[in-house]
Amino acid sequence: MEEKFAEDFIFGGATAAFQVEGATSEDGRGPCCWDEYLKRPGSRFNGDMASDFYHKYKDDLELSQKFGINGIRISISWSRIIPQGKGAVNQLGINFYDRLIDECIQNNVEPFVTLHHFDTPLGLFEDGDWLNRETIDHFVAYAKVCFENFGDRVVKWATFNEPWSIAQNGYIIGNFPPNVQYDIPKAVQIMHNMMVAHAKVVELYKSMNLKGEIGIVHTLEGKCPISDKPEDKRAAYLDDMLANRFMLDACFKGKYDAETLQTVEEILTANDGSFKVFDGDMESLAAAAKHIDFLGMNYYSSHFLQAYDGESKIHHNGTGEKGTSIFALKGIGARVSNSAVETTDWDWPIYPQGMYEMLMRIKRDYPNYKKIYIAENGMGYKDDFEDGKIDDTPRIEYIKKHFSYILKAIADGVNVKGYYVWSLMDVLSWSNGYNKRYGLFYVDFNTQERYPKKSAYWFKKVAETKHLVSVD
Ligand code: GCO
Repeated sequence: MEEKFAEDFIFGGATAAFQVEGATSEDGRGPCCWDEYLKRPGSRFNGDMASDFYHKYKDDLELSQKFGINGIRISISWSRIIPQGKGAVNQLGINFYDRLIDECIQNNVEPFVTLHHFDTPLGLFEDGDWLNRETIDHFVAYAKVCFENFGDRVVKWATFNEPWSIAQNGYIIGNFPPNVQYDIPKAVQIMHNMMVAHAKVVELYKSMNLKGEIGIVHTLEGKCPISDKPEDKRAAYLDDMLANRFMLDACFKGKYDAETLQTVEEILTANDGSFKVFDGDMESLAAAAKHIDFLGMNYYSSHFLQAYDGESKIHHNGTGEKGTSIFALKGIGARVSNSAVETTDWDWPIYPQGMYEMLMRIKRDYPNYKKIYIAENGMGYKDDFEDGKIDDTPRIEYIKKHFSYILKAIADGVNVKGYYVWSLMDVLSWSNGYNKRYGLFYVDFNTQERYPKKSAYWFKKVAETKHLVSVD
């Protein structure tokens, strides 16, 4: 195993506009789908204030620099730049990201900018979101405004963040807008449309001859059979197809492999549906696969699959009550617990070797991937705050285990160039609210004060020494 990280390895922290910025009605920002969704009756929280990054970004960047962090993932809120999603551009929105990007650079915290992190402008969302093919053209127009305004300074761009989460959570689990359950055909259609949008934006970027690189951020989940039984292996294979392989094929092969296409069609037939490829789509995917510069990989967990032949049934554990999750899908399988594997309070299996396996698989199956950034990894935890101190040793252990598998993958030839911990500071968790904390910096959501957790001090030592130092 490699003993240490390379000198130029990025030790970053990740954020997303809606989860940190707050200021949802300031400076001409238009509404996004999440504003509306979190104001529905019965919602336990909203994003009006979030971590107040809109006003506190200078403090956060100063703190980042003090803690050895040399990269930050931010996302641009589309509805700050183009309040209605299409049409007029809002100069005040551009000014905000100008200030933010300049401040990152002044602090030597390199910005890695995502164009779409779940927050589609409300008007476009109501017109069908990514199921409406016109959204693709509006996205390309918005991306152009961003490249023209920030492309001279930003050298890392991602088109989308986690299209699988948008598809799965919005159309299968139903805990993201538009709150639809078990509609696997729509989930597949939306993924395909987003892949086309991604491809068009990659091509646009390349045509503008800017100095940076462009990629996409996928959440990749290991899918392991719970036993050696062929039917459990099949369930893992099917879940992997939808969650991982379908979109990796689109981005890095520029097409869906015959096996991928056939299997996805079988899943869709079992769910009484199909998906549609439009004229020119495959050409767009093929062109962008030649030009994509990196894969941003989010990895949190892996799932254990068992054969299941009933109707779809899901319960999402959004409050951190261990052992309450149910996830079983018609035509695919059921995610079950593995007694040998520890889980977080939100029932996410802690399985760091799954990250290594995924990295090795990218190298094997998508050899043109060029480079990988771990764009998110981290642990949701109910931190205890005592006298300004937060001992989050379980989070440190989680990150440390994942770091050691990254070093192993690097030693085995995978080109991993950076790691962005999710999250830099505590943020709004989309479907879990404010008590699922991920940050290196604790946020008191009443005062918006920041407090470095024990993990921040540990992360600083790793970033400075490039070694996986012990916890204390
Ligand atoms: C949550 C999630 C998110 C994601 C991130 C995905 O609890 O809401 O963990 O915070 O990790 O937004 O990119």
